[in-house]
Amino acid sequence: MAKPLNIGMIGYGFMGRAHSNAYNRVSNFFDLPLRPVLKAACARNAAAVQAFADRWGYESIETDWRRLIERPDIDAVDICVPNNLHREIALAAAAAGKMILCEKPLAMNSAEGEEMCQAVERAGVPNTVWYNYRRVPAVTLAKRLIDEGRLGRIFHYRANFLQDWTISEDLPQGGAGLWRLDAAAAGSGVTGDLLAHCIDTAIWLNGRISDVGAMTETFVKQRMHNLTGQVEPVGIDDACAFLCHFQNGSLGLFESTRYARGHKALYTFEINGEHGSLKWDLHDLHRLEFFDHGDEGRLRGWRSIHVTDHSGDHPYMDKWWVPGLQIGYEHSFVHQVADFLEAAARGESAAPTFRDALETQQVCDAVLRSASERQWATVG
Ligand code: SOE
Repeated sequence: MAKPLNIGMIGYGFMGRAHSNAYNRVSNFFDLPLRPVLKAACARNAAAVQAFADRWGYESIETDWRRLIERPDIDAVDICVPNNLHREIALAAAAAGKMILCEKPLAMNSAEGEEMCQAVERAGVPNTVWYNYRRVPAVTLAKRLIDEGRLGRIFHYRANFLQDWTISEDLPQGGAGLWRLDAAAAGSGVTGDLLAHCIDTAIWLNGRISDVGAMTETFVKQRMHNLTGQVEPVGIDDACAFLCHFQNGSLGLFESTRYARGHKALYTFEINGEHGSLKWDLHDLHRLEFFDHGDEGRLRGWRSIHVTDHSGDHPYMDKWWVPGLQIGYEHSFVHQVADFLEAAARGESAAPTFRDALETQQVCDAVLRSASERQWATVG
């Protein structure tokens, strides 16, 4: 019989919905030692958070996150608010002995991230950071193939995350939905929001990054600020590209922008090794492309693996429908909750932990430093 784990959700935006959906569905599909209970949702706007709570099934609401954290009936706090609030909430939640699930990126910068790591480690509370793409089954399969040595020595890692939603100069910055354009709330632009995903996956698949050479651009230099009503300078990076060295000797090439007209959320990566290559595309997320140089010469070519097998060969898929029927974006969050609940029942964290996510934060910091100083930067 699964033990209840009471969730306190802070925030109700896009990620508040994605995580709530995952909590609601996970116990229907996975046999787990813990069962999430949507105990309370918290945000400043009482009417809006009540509507959110009613829609997703939260039992109660709070309008002050401190009050939520004080509640003895909350076991785990989910931080789904803008990046500039992660640190303060995480420190308070850790001090109160709550488990923490924090939205990405971990923090505004690595100094904050280090403080947050120390807080959860001192408190000994299970934690995780929502870098969800690791748990798309095709991406998890890529990890298994690499760990089995099927690519051999890795030479190249290439990743892109392309969007086009901020091209209009009329789009304001700041406030609900648009805080991602406000440097004071987000810390950075595409580097922390989109490249952070690519970096997390890259470190997981290919190991640590040692140094970076980056460039960033802010194409729209000023925008109306929704909170002040003034036209204000834009402090975020609209686009970022960087080269890097991985500690295993391979070379990395990363690009992200919100100005790639026609692309809404195109996350792709490709890895080239001595014996084979892998590539993945978020728009075709259930497929993993694999080239195996060990194949018989006349049949050698890219194979497209439909990652939907039910036998246990394809990660997570035995929990869903029948072979051949695919799942989607939202399931990556269900998988992360499932892994977190397994780990939390043992008093452990689920990867990426705060400490894992700090590595990504350190790469982001180095990328921004390199771009602003126009020279290569060492990570850490
Ligand atoms: C931004 O548009 C965004 O929603 C990111 O914040 C998410 O992390 C990414 O997965 C999709 O794009």
